Amino acid sequence: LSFSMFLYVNLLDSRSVMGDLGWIAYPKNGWEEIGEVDENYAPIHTYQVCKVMDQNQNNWLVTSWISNEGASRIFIELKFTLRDCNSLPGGLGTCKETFNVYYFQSNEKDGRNIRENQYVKIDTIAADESFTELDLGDRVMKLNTEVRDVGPLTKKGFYLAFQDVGACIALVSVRVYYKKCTSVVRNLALFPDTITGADSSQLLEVSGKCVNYSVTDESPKMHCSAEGEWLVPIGKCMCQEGYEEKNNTCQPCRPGFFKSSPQSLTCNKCPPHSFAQEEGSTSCVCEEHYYRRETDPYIMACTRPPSAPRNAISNINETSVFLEWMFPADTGGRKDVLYNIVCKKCNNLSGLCEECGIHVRYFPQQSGLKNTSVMVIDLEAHTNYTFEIEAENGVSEMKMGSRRFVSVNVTTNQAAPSPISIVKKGKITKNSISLSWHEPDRPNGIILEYEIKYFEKDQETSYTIIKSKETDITAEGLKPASSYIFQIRARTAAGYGAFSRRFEFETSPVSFAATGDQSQIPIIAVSVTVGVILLAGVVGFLLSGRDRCHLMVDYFYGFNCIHPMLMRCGYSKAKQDPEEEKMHFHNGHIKLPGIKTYIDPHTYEDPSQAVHEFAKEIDASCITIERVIGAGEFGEVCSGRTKLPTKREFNVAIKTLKVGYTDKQRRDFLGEASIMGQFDHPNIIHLEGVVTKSKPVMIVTEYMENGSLDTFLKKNDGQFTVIQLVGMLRGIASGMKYLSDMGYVHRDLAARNILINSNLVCKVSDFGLSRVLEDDPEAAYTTRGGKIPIRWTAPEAIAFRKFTSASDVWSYGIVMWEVMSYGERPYWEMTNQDVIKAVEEGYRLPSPMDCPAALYQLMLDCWQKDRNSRPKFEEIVSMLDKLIRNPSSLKTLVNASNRVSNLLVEHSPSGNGAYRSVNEWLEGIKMARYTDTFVENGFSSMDAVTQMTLDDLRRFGVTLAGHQKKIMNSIQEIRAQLLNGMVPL
Ligand code: ACK
Repeated sequence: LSFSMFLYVNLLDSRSVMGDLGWIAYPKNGWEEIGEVDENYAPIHTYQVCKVMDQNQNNWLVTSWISNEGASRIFIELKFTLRDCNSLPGGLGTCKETFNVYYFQSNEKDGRNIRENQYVKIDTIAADESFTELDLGDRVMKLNTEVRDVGPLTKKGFYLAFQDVGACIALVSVRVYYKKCTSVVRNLALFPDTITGADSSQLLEVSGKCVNYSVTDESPKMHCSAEGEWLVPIGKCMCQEGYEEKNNTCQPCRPGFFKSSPQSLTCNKCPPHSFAQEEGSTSCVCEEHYYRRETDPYIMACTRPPSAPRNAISNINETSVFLEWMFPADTGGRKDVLYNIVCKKCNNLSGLCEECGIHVRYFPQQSGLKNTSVMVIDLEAHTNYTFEIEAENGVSEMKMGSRRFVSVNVTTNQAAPSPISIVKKGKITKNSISLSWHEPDRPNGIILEYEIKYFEKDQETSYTIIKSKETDITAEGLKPASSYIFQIRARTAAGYGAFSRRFEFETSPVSFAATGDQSQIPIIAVSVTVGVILLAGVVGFLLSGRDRCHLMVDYFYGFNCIHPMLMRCGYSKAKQDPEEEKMHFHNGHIKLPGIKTYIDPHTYEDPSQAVHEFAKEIDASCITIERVIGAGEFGEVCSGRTKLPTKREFNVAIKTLKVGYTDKQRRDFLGEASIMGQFDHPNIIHLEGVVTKSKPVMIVTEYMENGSLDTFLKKNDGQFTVIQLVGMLRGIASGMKYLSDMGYVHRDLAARNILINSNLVCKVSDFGLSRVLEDDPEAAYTTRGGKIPIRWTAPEAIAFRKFTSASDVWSYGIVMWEVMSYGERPYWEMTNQDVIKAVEEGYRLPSPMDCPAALYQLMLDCWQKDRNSRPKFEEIVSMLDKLIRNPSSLKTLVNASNRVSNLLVEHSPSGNGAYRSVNEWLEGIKMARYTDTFVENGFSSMDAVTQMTLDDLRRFGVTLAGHQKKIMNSIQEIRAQLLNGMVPL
């Protein structure tokens, strides 16, 4: 790119000098000035010399001093005529056809006195055209023009000298000039006049200055060439906000137009519902009642809140209501219309309404609904409700009182039965109490059965439940002369009603006991036996047909918790009487010999009883606190040493309860010990004991040298082998398997709640009651009031508090991700709300960097939406064991192109690839001959196939290397597709 904006600046032009040029010729008879006039009769200075006949000519003509005006390269243009020697008869021997040009630099005008040999020769000048006598006769002047340049000049000025050595010359004009790149505006930057460089190939870099009302990030540049041309422009200025470019200047936007950023080229017309009265506007102002959100682009029309939704209808199903409506007639010009539901419960008589409260649930949610329907459940039966469905959009909050809604009135119908209010006592013996009762006032449906709960007064933690279809029962096997509390509730298709109030009855004293009641003893004995036999797998035949025999399934609950799979078939299989059945509970759980079940310390009325049941009391004098290592919810966490009577001294961690605690704090604090004390597993933090008899109250656990796992991994980023990381994960999974086998749901499984010791053994820690989540800084309040560590929690646990071992598996998947990414924060800096939304929409965390594909697949399995499809901890442990035994299976990494960093991966929950069956897949890759082999070896589904390793292939006889390669490559491809979310559901 070049711009011919150059300029000659004359330092001397002999033609334009009106008076004496002041040049000196020597010898005197050499060059002589001839006064002539040009065609306009203006005088011109011409110097001539023509000593062609004489030998040894050396005629000099020296100019006056010429200032170079700062230029370091100057140009000399000579116009002259020269006589052709051939046309000079007799002068041939001495006649010349050239002359020489010299220069001499000096700061002052003293050069005239210097010697000839101090002049520097510029060039010998020859004529392109010489002329003859004949030409003269014709008055044709053959004028030659020659240009020479000189540089670099180092002084302020110079003299020129013309040496004639015997030619016939007329020097018609001498012009001396330099070149400069003239001031120019390019890309809205002004570049000043710039004298070219000294060197003929030099480019001078020149910075431009932005013209008025323009700006730039980086100042623009151009280059001035030796020829005085501007070359290679770099960068540009842009008209600032409110200004646009016109003819190399920035002009303000006209009224009614705006420009909000320097980057836009021209001013834009104000969008609808906005105006700009001033010129030079950077944005337009919204008309009255119209608004612009901060995030709305200025080019977008101003908008207003929407009108109310239309045509709302309800569909009532017992105590649930499905509401549907149409979008508002006027969306206010926006697409971001959302709906909120306001629920009001109204009194039939007074007509007064109140807020529905937090127990009512909304699906998918109560506020911010994108779709035009919602399901509302858990309403009260036979109650009038008013639902206000309001529409809002991005600018609703900018206008007070702008929310418009449509109302729907509904009355719920069937509900659970109302509580039983009348209970009468019947026959009472020393071992039994008979009762009868009335149907509830409002059965709200057909009563399917009654549930009678009773317990000895003040012994509520050990109660019995009887189920009956009749409205009377006899509670047997009671202690003589003892008070018993009874509560009854009814069940219909709508579920259980509330328990009745407590009714208290007392058995007879022994003195007037009917001896016939001894008959109960064998029943109890049999019952206990049955309980045990049941557990041994012989179910419910012993007592079949016995009328109203009350089976004591003392051990049932314990059994259920140990084997969740059997839970559903639990007591119904044990039922010996279709009309009535009975279970006995101790703190909700009964221990079976040899099988351990977690017991919730809440079931103890007195928690200090629980803590002493599960934790050893340590004498404070056995503990030496050494230093504080952290802060817990209840007080400091310290490290120290313990010397117990039977053991040698060892390191411990000590959690203390700060002074000034409340009773509840003490209970909650020791609650953790009551839970931890029930566990005994190498991957669960081990409780040494508690100090409760002196202050401060302490919980003493084994010491884990490397502290919490997340901090440890962050500190040692990239330091471990994959096998080491998988070893950590294996430990955590094993601890979690133990907890889930015990029926304990952790609810707050996260790397920060795993501790790691000096051998890199990971142990699950942080057990608590309700406070588990209260003291986790990650836990956030959900719309339903609970506090939940959103990023780690399964969607069903967030949505409706369905915390199970399957939701712990989800959290385990997140822990896997944390471990494989060395303590990266799951979902980075996304907000909790965005995390919930993304997960709900099927997005999942992408694979951590350098993560083995098998591990990432396991994470995705843990994050299956359907909790029943997630692997069990037992399966996770065995899968990790398999990977550890076969480290080559960890070599296949999720490759970089499949890792979508900083983007969540859309997850295909079916997880079976694009092929519907193994056969279809093998046919597709022309390997159908192996279909039977695959199926026989347990790889009958595409899900299973994605887990297959080369070793598996070898094991079941695919020995040809080509076939192995073909199959493994295809599996690899399917995995990659799955990871990329490319496979349709
Ligand atoms: O990451 P950390 O060093 O590991 O900081 C926390 C701090 O106490 C507050 O919980 C550390 N901590 C807790 N229990 C133990 C333990 N049993 N052994 C070692 N450090 C522990 C935890």
